[in-house]
Amino acid sequence: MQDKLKSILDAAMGQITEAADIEKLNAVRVSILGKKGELTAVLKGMKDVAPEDRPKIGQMVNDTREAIEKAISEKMAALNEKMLEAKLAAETIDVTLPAKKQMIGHRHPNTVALDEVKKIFVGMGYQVVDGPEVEYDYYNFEALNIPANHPAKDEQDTFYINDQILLRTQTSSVQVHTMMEQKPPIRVISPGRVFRADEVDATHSPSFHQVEGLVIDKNVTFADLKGTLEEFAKKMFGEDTRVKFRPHHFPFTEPSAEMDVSCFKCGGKGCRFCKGEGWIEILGCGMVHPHVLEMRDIDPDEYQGFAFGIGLERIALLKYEVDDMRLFYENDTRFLKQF
Ligand code: 2U9
Repeated sequence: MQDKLKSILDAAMGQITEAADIEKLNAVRVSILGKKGELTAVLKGMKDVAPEDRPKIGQMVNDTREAIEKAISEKMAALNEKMLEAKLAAETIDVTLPAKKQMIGHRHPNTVALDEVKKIFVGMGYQVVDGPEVEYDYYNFEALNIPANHPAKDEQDTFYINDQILLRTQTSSVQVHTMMEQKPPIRVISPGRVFRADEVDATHSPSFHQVEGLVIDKNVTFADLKGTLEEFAKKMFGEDTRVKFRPHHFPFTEPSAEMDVSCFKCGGKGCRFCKGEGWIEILGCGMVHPHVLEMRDIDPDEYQGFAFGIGLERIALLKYEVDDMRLFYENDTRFLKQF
């Protein structure tokens, strides 16, 4: 019996040492200490041992069992530790690796230019207003003295949703809404996106942005318009900037003009940038047409106004010396992040 226990113990120790993982170790436990295990079989055979030998043999069986259980639990602890070590090694984080670069966005050149325009006019006491991009024909044309069949409608041909609804061709409709909601004095700018059925080229897009302005008050004259827009030009393009007004025609203003600024590259001498002209066209403007005021029940003998329209992309192209407007819409960050 003693030999049998010794051989069970030796075999068990060998198998425990060899068990490479927890599963195998459990299999060893079952094969020795389980219900049908070798040592369990010995225990079951105790009834055949002579009663006087039972305490001694019993003691030996228990010692063997304890030795095997101890070896198994020690091996189990060692295997668990090994597993943890392997897991930690596999999940190691190298804190010295450089962090992932976060791309930080920034304002589009149009937005940069618009913020500057806004700052200048807000500084002069103007309120910034906005309105819908989808408009009634009435607010986009009729209320601005452009009746049906007026040739100006052709120039601003646009995208119609139906007979009466269109994508606005100018933000002037916003000022019309303002005139319906507020009583004079009115001093607003309305920046926003507009749409025209234009072919795409370096200076045209079917969708672009404008900033329009409207002032209505008592005793407003063309001198106020000139002073305001000259001040704007100096703030936007530099204090040395000079301005020049050329007569023009718009249906919604009378008289109307276009304003040029002295070239901020050559100071007016003429260069490649201003195509040898010394002047650069910047905006359109004029005194609000009396009929536009009358349609809003404003008496033109009591109140007058001036208005202006600036193409935002045009300003941004000039200011940042970009020669193709399409670059503004392509969303190539290599281009956009330069501004
Ligand atoms: C009301 C009355 C008058 C707005 C004006 C212009 C002149 C103008 C162009 C500039 C470049 C459009 O983006 S552009 O192509 N705009 O020249 N706009 S006066 O006049 C108004 C507006 C609203 C009630």
